[in-house]
Amino acid sequence: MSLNLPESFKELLKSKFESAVDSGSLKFTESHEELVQDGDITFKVRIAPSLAQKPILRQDEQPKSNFNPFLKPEPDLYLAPLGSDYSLVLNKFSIVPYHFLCITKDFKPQSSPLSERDLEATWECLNTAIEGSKILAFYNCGKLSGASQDHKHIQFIPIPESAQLLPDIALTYGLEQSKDAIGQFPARHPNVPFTHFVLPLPKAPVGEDLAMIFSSLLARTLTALRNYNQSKIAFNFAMTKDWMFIAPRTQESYDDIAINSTGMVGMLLVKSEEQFEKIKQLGPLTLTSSVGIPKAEIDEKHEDY
Ligand code: B4P
Repeated sequence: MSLNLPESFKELLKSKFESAVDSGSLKFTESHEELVQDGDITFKVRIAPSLAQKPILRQDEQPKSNFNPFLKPEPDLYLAPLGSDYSLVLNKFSIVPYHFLCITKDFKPQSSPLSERDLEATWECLNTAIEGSKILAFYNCGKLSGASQDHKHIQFIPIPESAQLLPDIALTYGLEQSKDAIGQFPARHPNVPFTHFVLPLPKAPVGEDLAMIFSSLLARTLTALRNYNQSKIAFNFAMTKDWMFIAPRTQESYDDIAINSTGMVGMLLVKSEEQFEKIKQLGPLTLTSSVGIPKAEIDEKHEDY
């Protein structure tokens, strides 16, 4: 792949993160994590009460200004270019250290699907794991997916190397052979009530491999949205070095609990103890299912892709 991270990017990420926190350019919010078991999935719920003060833009509200923070990234947050089309920047509002974003240099809408080039850039950024961690990439596509910024950005957070997210567990249920170019039907966790698709990744994929796998997941996602009479395209995407995951979305939040791609793979964020109590009472799978599409009754393996 021709997109290469600058040498010693990890050191740069660490030092820039520390200096941006010190200068106040990066607003780091303290949080604590609780585990909530639902079936064989352990949801990690991050509780960050100080985030409640951050203004939230609901889908039916017009932006108060056309300010786009990614057209001219703040110098204190800027990390490096990636190829000629992308910039890597620190997330201004982090709750985990070293959270960074890959943004397109020119404006591209967050409602557009990921291109082969976007996927190559994403794969390259997965090489930034700092000791004991692996990287989770995620992309909130469309307003109903939890996206708050319209300029195309893929996000990266370190997670423990041993983390077992919903897609890891879905893949343990096995894959069936298909006759299409991928050769495998996407895995789905049998006890997860919302529509989702997971495919494993080869060890050293080229851009074309990533694009084919993404297309296979996206085609099924678009069918699910169409069958559920959704006129707006919205989905959550997540990826590690092991798998790619997509789940279609129909709602931005459940009550006042906003859910993005991290939530759909098993890492929820709440802004109060009350919201955490709500999740425990409801169950994380019921919560995530309420913003997705119920798993189709029909056997989608009969669809022709
Ligand atoms: P979006 O795709 O638009 O939305 P989001 O990740 O859900 O973040 P949101 O902004 O809605 O924040 P929330 O309170 O829910 O991503 C936009 C990204 O751009 C965000 O990361 C945002 O912080 C960043 N950004 C905005 N202005 C910026 C600027 N001037 N420069 C650089 N970056 C800028 O959540 C708060 C934070 O926690 C978000 O970063 C979110 O991604 C993260 N988060 C949510 N769930 C998490 C989890 N389970 N674990 C770890 N982090 C989590």
